Amino acid sequence: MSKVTTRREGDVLVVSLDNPPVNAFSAEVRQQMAAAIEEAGESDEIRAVVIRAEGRMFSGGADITEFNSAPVDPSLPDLIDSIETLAKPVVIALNGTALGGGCEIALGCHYRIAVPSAKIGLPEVKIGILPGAGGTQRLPRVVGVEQALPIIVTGNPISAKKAESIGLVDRVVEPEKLREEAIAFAREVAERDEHPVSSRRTDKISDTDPDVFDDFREKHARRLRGQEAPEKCIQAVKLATELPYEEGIAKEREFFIELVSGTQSKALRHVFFAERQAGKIDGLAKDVRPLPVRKVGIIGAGTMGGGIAMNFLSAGYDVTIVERKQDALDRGVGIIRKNYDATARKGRMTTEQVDAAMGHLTTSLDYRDFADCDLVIEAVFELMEIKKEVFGRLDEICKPDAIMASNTSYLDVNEIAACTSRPENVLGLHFFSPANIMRLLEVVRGDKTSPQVLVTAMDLAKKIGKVAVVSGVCHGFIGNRMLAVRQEQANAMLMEGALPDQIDRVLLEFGFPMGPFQMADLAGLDLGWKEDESDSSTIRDVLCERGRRGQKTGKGFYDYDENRRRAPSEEVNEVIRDFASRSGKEQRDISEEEIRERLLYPMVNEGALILEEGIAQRAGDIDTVWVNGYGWPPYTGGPMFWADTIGLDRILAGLERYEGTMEDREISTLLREKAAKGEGFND
Ligand code: T1G
Repeated sequence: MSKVTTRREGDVLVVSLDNPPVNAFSAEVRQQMAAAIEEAGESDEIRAVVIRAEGRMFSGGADITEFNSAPVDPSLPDLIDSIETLAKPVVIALNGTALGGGCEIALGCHYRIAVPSAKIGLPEVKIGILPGAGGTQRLPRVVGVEQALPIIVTGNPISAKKAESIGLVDRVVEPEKLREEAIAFAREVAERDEHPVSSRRTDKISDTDPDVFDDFREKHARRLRGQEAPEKCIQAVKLATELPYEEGIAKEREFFIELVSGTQSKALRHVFFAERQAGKIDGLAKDVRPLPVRKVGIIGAGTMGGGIAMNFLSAGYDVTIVERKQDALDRGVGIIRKNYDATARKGRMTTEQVDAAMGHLTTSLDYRDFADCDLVIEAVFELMEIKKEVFGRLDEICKPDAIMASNTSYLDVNEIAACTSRPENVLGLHFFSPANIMRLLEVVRGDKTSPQVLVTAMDLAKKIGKVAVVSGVCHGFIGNRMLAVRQEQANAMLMEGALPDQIDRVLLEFGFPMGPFQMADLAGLDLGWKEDESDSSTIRDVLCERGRRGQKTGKGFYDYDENRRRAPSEEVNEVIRDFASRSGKEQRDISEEEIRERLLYPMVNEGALILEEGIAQRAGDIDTVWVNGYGWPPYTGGPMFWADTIGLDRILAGLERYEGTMEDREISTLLREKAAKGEGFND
């Protein structure tokens, strides 16, 4: 079946792209489209061309899966040049999203029209490269540097309306009229003598403010920290204002080849495909269909309950929140409203959308209001006996095919399910705080969870915009189990002489947004701490007893000024030294390399144990959990991909070197075997 077809509409040639699922510009598509452009060029009857696409979007860009294979002609830059240099006007009709190479094709066309829902962008930087088919040279020439820089360097798409306002799109037309309007527009412009050629334009770049590039670097420094591609993007756009097009495009190509063969791009492409793979459940019959879910119940209007509810409200589900006391309910609903208002103030939602979401919310003090819910999620206190009591009541109230889910972050979902008469309808849905923001959702599959309940949960996750990863039942599932191992090492190194900010700095330099002790101060050192039971038996005890309970008390492992800026605390270092000497621990200088290896290598080892036990389906799932839930820097690919890049033999050697510090944790057999064979987890 051809992926590109042509049809003559009088003197207009309509070229249609149809390459599901995302109309990627694979080699076959490029060859067929080049032939279509040639056909238009050779025909005297044809006076103009329309390029359009079938399906829900125009194109997701170049075919990323081809990056690792030998290039096939024509390249995308060559195809775009053939469109741009055609002696007849080419109008592109964007039926939906046009990203990467799809946007660059549009920039090579002489005229662009789009439907209102179209999103247009150059997200290449998100996979560690830069637009490699003229985007860095043509976009600034069409919209100016001020508009082009954020599109290219952040990789975030813009709306059709915005694109029209900055001159990237000539017209916005209703979807049902797109094809005919494009043909009419093509006929109209065919009358013109001249047509705008993006690569020839200089009107938008001739008086570029030379400081715009440094200003942009400064403004975005924090977010772009550690990444190679954004800087190359800025340099390429700058060259567009300094060099003739031919020289600029040659530099773009040079940067592209350098980045695409680099580790960061390989890591980010791994993350891209691993996130999509995570949504697939191995070994499940293809015909298992999700159950219908219209109404969702949430137990608990606290931070987690409220955040979880917002996901479903924003996606248009009816939500019933149940609390024990009216004031807790009012407080919870108040926070939901406040969060929505804040989102609207940032322009990420309209007030109409906020009102619509809040309109789906019902509150109650009575569990019986869950009787007609398709799904009930409990977000109550993290204690097994409370969980069991809640699920016992749900079992009595919920309708036969209702799904009962626990938002537990650690506890045994099988034990929770066992206290119902229908464990096949029970699973864990582990959201991450703030639940309305964090993309990750660990879907915890109990031993008796039915395939249909699992498929329903994965389908729902996609509908509420989450990246779902299936985890088996173990303490802390995938993410928290590995986090516990890292924290163990962090605490151990404190006793051996490393200081909190020294340990945190190692992870910050590695690319994490914060280190373990900053995280502890943010969450609160008194989380799960009971003052009346405190006996100074841990460093945390002593700090809490001294009122150092974290950022909220202005001091924890760090001291905080009024702007919440942190500073190391000599009092804390003294507590640690005192603790170490009282427990007979010899203190010594610990190198940054040892700190990094002892924080990260045991995590990789725990990941390997998680794979061995079948808790995670694949290494990419573990990477997806850590990148989307725990701030692991995506440009290193996640813990398992990162381990592959530095070599499992080196990880193993490090683990053996530090074996004495890993308490009773065993080194994974899978890791040993793969290291011996020179293999990786993601091979
Ligand atoms: N190449 C190959 N496969 C792709 C793809 C692409 N560009 N985009 C998506 N897929 C696959 C994806 O893996 C999944 O496969 C299926 O399509 C559906 O995707 C020269 C070099 C377009 C917004 O970075 O952001 O152009 O799991 O589940 O949620 O400058 O996909 O079903 O087997 O994500 O509706 C730049 C990447 C390329 C955009 C659709 N483009 N794609 O989201 O579906 S580089 C991008 C996306 C480039 C030029 C350079 C999203 C989407 P499977 P999906 P979705």
